[in-house]
Amino acid sequence: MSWTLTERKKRLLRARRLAVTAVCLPALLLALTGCSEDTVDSLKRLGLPVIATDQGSQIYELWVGSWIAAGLVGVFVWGLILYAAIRFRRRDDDEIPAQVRYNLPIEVLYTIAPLIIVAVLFFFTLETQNKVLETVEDPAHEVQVVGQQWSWTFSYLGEEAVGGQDVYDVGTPAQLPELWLVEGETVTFTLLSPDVIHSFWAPSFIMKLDVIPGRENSFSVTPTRAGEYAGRCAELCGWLHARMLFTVKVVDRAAFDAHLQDLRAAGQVGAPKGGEYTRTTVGKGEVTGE
Ligand SMILES: [Cu+2]
Repeated sequence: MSWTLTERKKRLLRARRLAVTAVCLPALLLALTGCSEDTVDSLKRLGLPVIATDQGSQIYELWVGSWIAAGLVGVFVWGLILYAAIRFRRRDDDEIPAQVRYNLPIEVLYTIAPLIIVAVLFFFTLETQNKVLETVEDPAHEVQVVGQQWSWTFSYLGEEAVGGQDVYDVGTPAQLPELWLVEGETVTFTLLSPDVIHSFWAPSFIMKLDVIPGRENSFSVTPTRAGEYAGRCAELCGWLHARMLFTVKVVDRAAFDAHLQDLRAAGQVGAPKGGEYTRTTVGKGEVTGE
C-alpha cells in the first residue's frame, strides 16, 4: 500500500514539475526576446542611467562590485539550500531525517560572515565616497546651486565670458531652469537652500547631494558626454516637490560662453541666494496656467 502511495506521489511530483516548466519556459523566452536595445543596454549597466561624468564611473564600479559580491553570496547560499534540500531530504514515510537544533561552527560562520561582508562593502563605499567628494583645487567653473521651494537657481560665478561677473538662471515649476556645463571641463557645485532640505540630482551624474539650509555642501564633476540630461530634486520637500525639475545641457565652450552672455543681456546678473530674490514663490495659478 505504501509503495503505491509513494509511486503516486512521484508521479504527481513529475507532473507538477512538467507543468511548471511548461508555463515558465515560454514566459522566460518571451521576456528575453521582448527586450528592446535600450533595455539590453540598461541591463549591461545593471540598471544605471547612461553615465555622463567621470566621477559617475567610480560609483558605477562600486555598483558593479556590490552586485558581484551579492552574486557570490547568493550562489553560495542557494548552493547550501539546494545541498541541504537534496542531501537531507525525507526519503520515506517511516523515517524522518535527524532533527538537529544547533551547530556551533555554522552559528559562528553565519554571525561572522555578514559582519565581514558589511565591513568590506563599507570600506569600498567610504573609499568611493571620499574620491567623489574630493575637493578640486582649481575647477574650470564654479556654479552656485540654490534649491528653493519649488525650483532651482543656477549662478555661474566669475566667468571670463562675461568679464568675471556672476550671472544666473532661475526657474519656476512652470518654466524649468537649465544648467549648462562644458564637456570635459570640471565644475564645482556649491549647494544652498533658503528654506527646507532639497537634494540636487542629475541621474546621469550617478551622484546626488542634499541641499541643506545653513550648510554649504559641495562636489565636483567633469562631464564626459555632450547632450541633454534630466535633473530633479530627490528629497520630498513640499507641495510642488515633483515640479523641481531641471535640464542639464552639456555643450562645448563656445555655446556655453554664448549662453552666459545671453543671461547677462537678459539682466540676470548676480548670484541670488534665497527665495526672496527669485520668482519661485508661486501660487497655484502660475503652475496650472489658470
Ligand atoms: Cu525639493
